[in-house]
Amino acid sequence: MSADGSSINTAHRTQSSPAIENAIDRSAPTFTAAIEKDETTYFDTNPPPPELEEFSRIAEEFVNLHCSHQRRVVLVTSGGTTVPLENQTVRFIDNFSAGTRGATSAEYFLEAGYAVIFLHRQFSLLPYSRHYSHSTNCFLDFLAEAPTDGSSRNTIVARDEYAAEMISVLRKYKHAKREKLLLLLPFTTITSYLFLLRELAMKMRPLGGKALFYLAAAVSDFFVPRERMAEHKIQSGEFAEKDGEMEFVNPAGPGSGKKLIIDLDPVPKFLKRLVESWAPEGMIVSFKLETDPKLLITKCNMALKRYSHHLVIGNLLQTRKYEVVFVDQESTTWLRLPQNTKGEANSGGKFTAKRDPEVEALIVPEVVRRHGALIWHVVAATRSS
Ligand code: PAZ
Repeated sequence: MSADGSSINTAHRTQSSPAIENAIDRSAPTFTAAIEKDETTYFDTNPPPPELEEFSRIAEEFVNLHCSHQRRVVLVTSGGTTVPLENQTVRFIDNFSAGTRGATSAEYFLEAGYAVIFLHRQFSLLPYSRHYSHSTNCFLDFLAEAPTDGSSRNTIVARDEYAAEMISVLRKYKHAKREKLLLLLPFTTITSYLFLLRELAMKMRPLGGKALFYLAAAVSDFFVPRERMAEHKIQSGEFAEKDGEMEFVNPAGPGSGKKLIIDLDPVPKFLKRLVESWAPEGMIVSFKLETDPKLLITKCNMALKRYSHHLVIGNLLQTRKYEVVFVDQESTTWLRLPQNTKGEANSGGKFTAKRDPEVEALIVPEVVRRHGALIWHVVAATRSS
């Protein structure tokens, strides 16, 4: 796993726009917020990711650097968490998120002058390289062989129609790298994500109110706790030892009555711990995804009430690429791409040099404005006390 993120990932495509009739019913039971005891139990009984210490050290250096420049730092979480079914994992439960929201938002935060810690699902979309990976077209489609100059040297160039756009992306990417403004930290499982979220939040404490948490990852609600997890690959039948050898004795098959029943526990709702204990001074923005439009605002308000954080950004699976709703203690405000860009918000597989309009271009400046107002408020309150 690389924390440097300099390479371009070429992961397989992810289905990110399922038909609404096939979408998962998320009307799951309502969970209560985690308390300190749940935190101790969870982190004591589930194994930390091997990279925890290394990432913690890298994050500390990153925060110190940007603290010394009095820069605001945002932790953007992005992509889906997996729920492994076996300790030596062959199979896992996953979700649809490709990391588009997170990767796109990270670019707009960098543009707004933030340093970005990008905690993302491994092989999901990354800022800047996202323009050329996971797209309908292979990155090779953006390239062409340059006319030969008579020598035997081969040269590859960006195709004319993409060159201007690519140079602009390349310059921004190089700038972010050169100035150490972007830290890429990958996770895969729900447990790794939670360990890293807690660790990074604590490392960001020296930033005080300049820390922003933008939690766009699609985090699993259920998981298999370590003590109930199978060690080896789950088999489709049973084996018994006979004369020192393993024998297949009880195959599963249609009509055999055998089923694989997966018993999942709820993942503790650690947002409350983030707000109260891990990052008490930072601004915390969570996302809420629903499929039923009638539930969205109610669920956003429920989250706000339960966790007492600053802002919930609600979105619907099918429309998330062109509209979101900001819900806070005072108001409910929709942000939408203009109507005439609605149908084109996602190019739907067409190969085009023109960039699709991005709703993150509306979301991020508004979050930045609110973060600025909060910082100002805290400074004013401190002065007058
Ligand atoms: O990764 P993506 O762009 O396809 O999707 C983004 C999203 C819908 C996962 C994000 O906007 C979101 O709502 N995250 C929180 C999901 C939740 O309710 O847990």
